Order: sequence, then C-alpha cells, then structure tokens
Amino acid sequence: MLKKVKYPDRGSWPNLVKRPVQDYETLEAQIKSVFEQVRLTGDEALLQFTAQFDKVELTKLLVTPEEFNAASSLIAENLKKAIQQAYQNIKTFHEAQQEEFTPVETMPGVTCWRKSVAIEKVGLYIPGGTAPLFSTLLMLGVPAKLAGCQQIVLCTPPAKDGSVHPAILFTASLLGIDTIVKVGGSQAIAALTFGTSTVPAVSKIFGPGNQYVTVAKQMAGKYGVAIDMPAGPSEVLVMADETTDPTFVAADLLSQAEHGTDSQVVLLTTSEQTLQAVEQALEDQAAYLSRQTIVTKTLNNSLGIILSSTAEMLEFSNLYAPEHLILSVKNYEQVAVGVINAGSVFLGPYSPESVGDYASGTNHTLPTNGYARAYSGVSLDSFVKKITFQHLTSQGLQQIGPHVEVLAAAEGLDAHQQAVSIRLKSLAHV
Ligand code: HSO
Ligand code: ZN
Repeated sequence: MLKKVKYPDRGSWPNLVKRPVQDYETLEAQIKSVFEQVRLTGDEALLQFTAQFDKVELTKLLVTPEEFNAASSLIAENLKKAIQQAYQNIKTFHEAQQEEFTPVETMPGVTCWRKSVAIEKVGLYIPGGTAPLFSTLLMLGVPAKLAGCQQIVLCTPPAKDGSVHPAILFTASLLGIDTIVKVGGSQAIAALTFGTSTVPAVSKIFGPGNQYVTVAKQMAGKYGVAIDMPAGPSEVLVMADETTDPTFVAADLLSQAEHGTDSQVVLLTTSEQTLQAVEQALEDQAAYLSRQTIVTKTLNNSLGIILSSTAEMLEFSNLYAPEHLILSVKNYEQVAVGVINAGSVFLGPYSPESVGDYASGTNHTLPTNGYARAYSGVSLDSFVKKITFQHLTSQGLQQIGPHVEVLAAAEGLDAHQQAVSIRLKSLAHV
C-alpha cells in the first residue's frame, strides 16, 4: 500500500518530490553500436536487430497496402466509432492552436512578422508490447497532419507473428499516414536518424518508449535530430480533501499505476479519513484489475501525504511539477488558478485523467520527471518552426539605421555598422 507521510516539514519536501534516478549510462555503449550498424548497413541491420531483439523474422519492413486495407475489418465497430470520436476532439482542440500571423510595424517603415512553417519530415514512434498505443498515434498524428508535415514516418515494432495491431493501422489510415515501418527499439530511432533504403531520415522524432528508445532518442539529438521532450515514467498527482469521493481517487491512482511498475503515483490530502478510505478503495478495486500485479507493485512505491491545507497541497504540487494533476477538491477552480508547474490539469470530480489520455482533445504526450517546470506537452507548436520575417522601407532604414550604427560600434563590430552605413550613404545621394 501507499507509503504514508504525515505533515512533512518543508525541509523534507525536496526529497519527497525526487523521482527515482534513471541510470541509462550502461545502455549507451550498446545503443551506440546499434546506431553504427544501422548507419552502415541500413535495412539489413534493421531486419537483423528485429530478429535478435524482437524474435521476429521479417522479409519486408514496410506494412503492405493489403495489410493496411485488411485492418478495418479486424476491429469492432464500437472501437472504430470511439477512435473516430477521439480523433475529432483531438483535431478540434489542436486546430484551435493555429496562430494567425499579424505583421507588426515596430517603427514606421520597419515591419516584422512570424510565420509557422511545418517541420517537413517527422518520425512517430509507437511502442509495441502489452498495450497497442493507438491513442498515442492519435496524439502525435493529428497535430503532425494539421501542421502540414510533408513526410510522416511511423515506426512500431511487429508482434510475434510479424503483424502490426489492426487498431494502429486503422488509426494510421484515419490520419492519412501510410509509411508504416515494422521496426522498434533503438534500431527504429537509429533508422529515423540516418535514414535507410526503406526508412526516410527525419528532422524530429516523437513518441514514448522504453529505456532503449529513451537513450536512443537522446543519441539522435547528438546527430542533430530534434526530439519531442526528455522522457521518464508516467506520473499523476491527485489532490483530495474531505469532500472527495475516495472511490474516484482510488480509480484515478490505479489508472496511472497500471502503466508500469515505474509509474509515479502521489496522493495529497488534508484529511486522514480520506486517505484511509482511498486505501480501502484501492484494495477493493485492485482485486479486479487485469494488471493487478503491476498495480500492486507500483502502489507500494507510491506516496500518500497528509498536509495541513489546500494551499499547502498546491505549494507541494508546484514543487513536484507532475505530468498529470487531478484537483479533486472542493474549490478546484480557485486552486487551478494557482497551478504553476504541471503538464495537464484535471478539474473536479468528473474529469478523470483517462478522458484526457484518450479523447477529450488535449494531448497526452506530456513532460514527466519534473520537466513540467520548464517544458510543455506536445501540441501543434511541436510540429512547426516559427520563422521570423522583416521588411524595411528606405524610410524605415533611415529611422532605425542610426541606432543600429551606434549599437554595432559599441560592440566593436565594424562590419555590422558598415552594412547599415553603406545603405544610408546611398540613400543620402538619392
Ligand atoms: N497516461 C499516458 C497516456 C496513455 N494512457 C495512453 C492510456 N493510453 C501518458 O500520459
Ligand atoms: Zn494513461
């Protein structure tokens, strides 16, 4: 059950908000050699690593049009409907993130503007394993398409029989993504970094993954490929008071705990009774979960902290900077105003994290491990660059030029000064 901490003094908070250190150094050498092989022999290395790591002998890396077309008939109608609804909501929310660009005249004749331009080539990584994360494909594919990325390459490891889960293929076809490569792990990230005959090289790589993928994404960064954000195990922090329904809170904690034994689950409450009731509900509900073993392990590493007021809970949460924050307290609207550090916030008793994970419209690719102090989750912005433009009329240059001459001279950069002076002189002769 949860590790309980009662009224911890502020001096102990920095320790309480620490996540377990992920030590990936030992993996680096192995992944470096995967990168080398993929760089040298391309597809051949991908097939060989797939046989070695995934125990799947493939002859072709790309999903064929036949496999793609068959997917739709392999999924239940109600799942298709649910995926379509989620797609619609995510699209609506991300569409609203499109920025109008308005030119600004900073001085008469000096006009500046900024334009969002799509990153041309992006790679989306969707892990395989126990759960087919088609929801993550929606979260990445919708903004990639809306941004206008020209080439979207989806990499996902094949199942033991060499197939890709039909829900992933169905989602890809809904999104209009047709380059789907059956490759996973660090070899997939290496392929997206260098390019092979089958896998196009990309400029930015998105998506979650295990420790191998995480280290590989960091390595991709060394080769000049951008990544969405540094990844760590998924987290939720729930704030609860005496008004909270403990069965709701327990369900939310369990939904996070089932992601994996490294998940971080924190309950803050002002009420000892609530904590006790939540613990009881955790026990009752966990008994019926298919991932009971994972869930129980996760909860044993998780925290239940009693604090003296809602204000104190907010202060603690801001220090922790959770990926997901659930405000299950009476005055949740007021508390939400004070949130400074969090990836995504869920307000009131009827906003479970699950809804944001799948279908409300917000993105579920969010900063973990305290990165919410400085990073935002994935959004439309993650798939574009903002290019600035400027245009000066001759009068504009006459207005601003003398200032730039002074600034350049003061920095001792004569050539900068000259680039202005030469033009001002030519204008003086007109
Ligand atoms: N909670 C996960 C996302 C997810 N949940 C996918 C279910 N499927 C990280 O935000
Ligand atoms: Zn989740």
